Amino acid sequence: MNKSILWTAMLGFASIYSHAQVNNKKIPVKSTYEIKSTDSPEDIIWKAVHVVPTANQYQALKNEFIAFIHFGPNTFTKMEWGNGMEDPQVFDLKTLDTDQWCEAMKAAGMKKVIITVKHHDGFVLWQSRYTKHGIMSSGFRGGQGDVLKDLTASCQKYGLKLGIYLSPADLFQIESPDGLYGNLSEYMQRIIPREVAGRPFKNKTKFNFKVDDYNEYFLNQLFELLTEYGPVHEVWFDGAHPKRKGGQTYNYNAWRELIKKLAPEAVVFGKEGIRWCGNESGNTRSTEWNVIPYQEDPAILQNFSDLMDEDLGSREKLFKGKFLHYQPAETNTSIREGWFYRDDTHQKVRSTDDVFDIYERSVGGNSTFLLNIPPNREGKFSPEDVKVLHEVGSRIKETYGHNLLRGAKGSKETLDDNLESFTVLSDKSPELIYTTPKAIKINRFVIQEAVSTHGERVEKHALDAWIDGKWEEIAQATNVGYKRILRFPEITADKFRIRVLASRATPIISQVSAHYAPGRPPQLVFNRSIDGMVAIDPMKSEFGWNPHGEDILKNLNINYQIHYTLDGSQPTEQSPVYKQQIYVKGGQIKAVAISADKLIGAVAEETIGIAKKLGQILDFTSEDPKHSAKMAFDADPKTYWQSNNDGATQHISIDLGQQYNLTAFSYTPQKEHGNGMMAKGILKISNDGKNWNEVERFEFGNLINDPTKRTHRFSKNIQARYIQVESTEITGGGKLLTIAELDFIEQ
Ligand code: FUL
Repeated sequence: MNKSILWTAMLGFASIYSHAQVNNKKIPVKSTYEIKSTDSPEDIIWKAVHVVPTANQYQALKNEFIAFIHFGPNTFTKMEWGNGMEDPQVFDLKTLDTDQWCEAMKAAGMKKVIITVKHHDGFVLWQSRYTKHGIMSSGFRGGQGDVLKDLTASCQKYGLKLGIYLSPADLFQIESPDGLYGNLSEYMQRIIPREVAGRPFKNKTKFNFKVDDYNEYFLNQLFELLTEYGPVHEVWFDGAHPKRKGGQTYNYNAWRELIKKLAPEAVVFGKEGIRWCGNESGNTRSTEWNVIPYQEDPAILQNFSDLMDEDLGSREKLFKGKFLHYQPAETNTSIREGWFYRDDTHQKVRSTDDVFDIYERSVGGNSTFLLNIPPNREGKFSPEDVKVLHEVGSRIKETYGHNLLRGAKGSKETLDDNLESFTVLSDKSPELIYTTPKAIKINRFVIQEAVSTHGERVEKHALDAWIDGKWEEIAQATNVGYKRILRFPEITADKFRIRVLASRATPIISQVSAHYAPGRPPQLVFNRSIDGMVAIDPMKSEFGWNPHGEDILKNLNINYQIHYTLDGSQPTEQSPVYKQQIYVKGGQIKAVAISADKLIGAVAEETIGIAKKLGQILDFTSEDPKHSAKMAFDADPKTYWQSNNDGATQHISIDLGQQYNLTAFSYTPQKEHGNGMMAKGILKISNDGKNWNEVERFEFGNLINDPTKRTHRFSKNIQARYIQVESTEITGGGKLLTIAELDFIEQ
């Protein structure tokens, strides 16, 4: 029999003691525990299960699905990273409709929106007193416009929380002759905020910090943002740095103090509050522990590094820590290719199926889903993005809005829609059984631990259904934490059992629910061989389709046919049926899976470059024996060319085999290691493969954090047979160049 305990919120967070009696010692729950050198492995695990989220972190977890907005000069220049020297007039905004953003985000079921009030280019979207490099120097509303003010008002109207992204890297302050970033100014006591004539603050709080010019500038701006907008619920500090200067460091202890005082409800991303999941493509770990070991006390740590390992919080990792700290992951990705809006023709938008899948894996994998929707140059979300947000919202509601276990016999506390009540499982047989009044058809199961009071405990669990008079295991996964969504092929039964197979302490479960998501035709991917043959396959691996132990194709339980087009039109049931690999000369290929009962899947599309079979490599700077130059043009993005340490300027020349009329080229970076990505370069052509003329310069931003395929569209068509790609800047100031694939596009 399970022992049920209703937790009363009145006890307060700090003073709560665990009720589980697996160990003699009673210790309080805290968000950080120090590990003593005398602690045994059991003591460490006992501490780990008493690490719980702070009240702010817990609120942030409960938001589940939140929005990111990337907006600024890049929206107009179509760059991923600006250079800081953009004329503010390039931010040529004529109209702005933040209500339209909020309406769509709300429809998606999002709870918070975080906006880039200053991206790496240093351009500010609010009326700051401390710089002229921003919206005040643009033509928007005669220089009086303020995007953050509009968004704050819309958030209040639509009931959304607000967050701000303020980039520590600031290229305007780095590149301007009198810029403050890395100017080697003296660290001295400074009053924050600095008063500016004619612009008094209503909030009279004053801080006194020993900081340099750039930290003072940053703190002054934080003061404006946290006192004149909001309330602010998240402050997002990006670790990415296109450039650094003068050994500039950040006095985060001062930033932290100011944030704590002025935005007491805020969580801080990139610091002790919330951690990056480690990629920008919507990938999720199959086991995402939020109790993380640290070598230094996160409460006073100034520099937090990105935690990229697959395993961050296993027992083995915890044993190596000096502190155990609660730090939930945020899964951040963009609905579009790239973080900023570029166009509605070439820039791909994620499908509803894709976004819904990431939602299930991230929210259902113990993290928060932060989805970026970049507004367009009319200051609105584009129609396709709005459509996807609405559809995702409906899908989430239809799937998860109703618990099919309602009315079932089983632990009441886990079925009461109340996260604060919970059930303590028995140590001897840690399981929960639910019997429904009649058989239900399900393919999703949601389990939540009582993390706010009892931390993360479950290490492995399984779900069984009672079928033909016996228990049959239908899904298995590792940890649970705030939320685990199990996905499995549909099953009809009236009795279900959760079995905890391994746990750090007595399992304590707060909510359980069962759901049904109608099967969908699969998403599709294209694979092209060197001779131009294209295979269209159900997508399996891009996002790690098997992250929760399920087989997505088995899971589909659906008959479908794939239809495709090669002329740019939308594929329909009337389009040719895909049966076997097809020859594609180049250009656009679109495909869709349609089920027997007419469910239409997500349209996959790709612009395919010219076939590579006729091509050959003419010359190159150098090559690593394992990564030869021909791997840059072998139609296999898993292999890559790697040069030696020859410096930023390197090249590869290719004979395409015949003359082509090219409109663009794509660069696919290698993903094996983070080095040698081509940040900037020159495209050259030749009549004889020997004498080269420059035709275009190109630039790809944000490659280290987001090593995905990039396309550079030419300003006018290029007729060429002999092409040379020359790098002029390699990410991180690197000296070796890597290229997984080059593609040359005709239309
Ligand atoms: C990255 C930045 O460099 C990108 O531009 C974007 O803001 C993303 C959210 O973080 O690291």
